[in-house]
Amino acid sequence: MRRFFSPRQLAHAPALELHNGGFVPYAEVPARAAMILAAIGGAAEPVDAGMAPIEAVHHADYLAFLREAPGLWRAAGRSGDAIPYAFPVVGRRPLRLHRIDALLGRYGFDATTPLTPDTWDTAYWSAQTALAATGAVLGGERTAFALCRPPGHHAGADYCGGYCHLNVAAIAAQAARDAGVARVTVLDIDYHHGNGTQDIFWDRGDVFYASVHADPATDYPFYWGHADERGEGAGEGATLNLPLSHGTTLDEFRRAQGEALAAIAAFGPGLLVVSFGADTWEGDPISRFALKTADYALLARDIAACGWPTVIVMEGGYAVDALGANVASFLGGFSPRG
Ligand code: Q9C
Ligand code: ZN
Repeated sequence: MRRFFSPRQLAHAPALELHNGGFVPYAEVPARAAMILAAIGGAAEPVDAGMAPIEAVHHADYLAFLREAPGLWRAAGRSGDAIPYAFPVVGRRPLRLHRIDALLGRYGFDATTPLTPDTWDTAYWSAQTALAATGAVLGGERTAFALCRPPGHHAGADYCGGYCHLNVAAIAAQAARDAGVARVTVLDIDYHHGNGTQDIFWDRGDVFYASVHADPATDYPFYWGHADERGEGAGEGATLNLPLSHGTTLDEFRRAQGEALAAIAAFGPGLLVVSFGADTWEGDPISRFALKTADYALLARDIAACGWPTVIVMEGGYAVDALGANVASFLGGFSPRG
């Protein structure tokens, strides 16, 4: 399987995130990518496909914000990483905002996603990695792996959150659409619901979004991912949410993923994007499912058996020491003979 990664994806390294009432070390560390890279034996560097495929998903003002926020933070006399503390939840409407704190709350939905001077370049190359893998599959490869880092599925068209800035799965799916694939599906099997991907394709009938995740009644991102969210307008019925309980093991996860695969088969995609998170692993420090390393190969085999051209993009997974083995297990399930 072709694999893609740029060393420039290692730069973004916030110090702390706000977690359950206190600042703790940031979980989405560069070592995650290094561990995966070591376990899969290297990857090819993406070519630079430029801004157009990113602009096809994200708003221009949001992209400008991501580039400019760290400079505005410094100009306001701040040190360290830029983190919001106020959010326009009530009466959100277009306003000409200037102060960095107002912008951070406008373009971010949580306080767990600090911005640094390296964030933009790192996220840009994470998106290029997703685009390179998509290009390989559009060029005839059966499957390709994008070692995306930072992850993407919590990022919407005009907001960041959940360690995500650019929605790499959505950028891959949209690139496939723009290359002429009529129907594309994103299957999201990260522990958390992919609220950003859902929002981006919410009212569209050409991209189906299916997610298996921890019940938002108990888990982040709380406000999205409930079973009654099914899309709207042309997208009605093109969103499928399958929330699961704490303690979920292979049998329950596999049954839910099978339900998602059946719905995807009915939709009939020309290309599948898998948002893969290894934070469903039993030892993940911020999650509460109980999948084992070997389980990922079985889940992958079920997906591979459907026969769709498949782009795998990396999302979460925070047990750094086990991450390489978990990803290698999943990728191995797509190519059982290596
Ligand atoms: N107590 C991804 O896996 N923290 N993002 C939630 C707060 C944010 C995870 C816990 C988790 C984001 C891509
Ligand atoms: Zn996650």
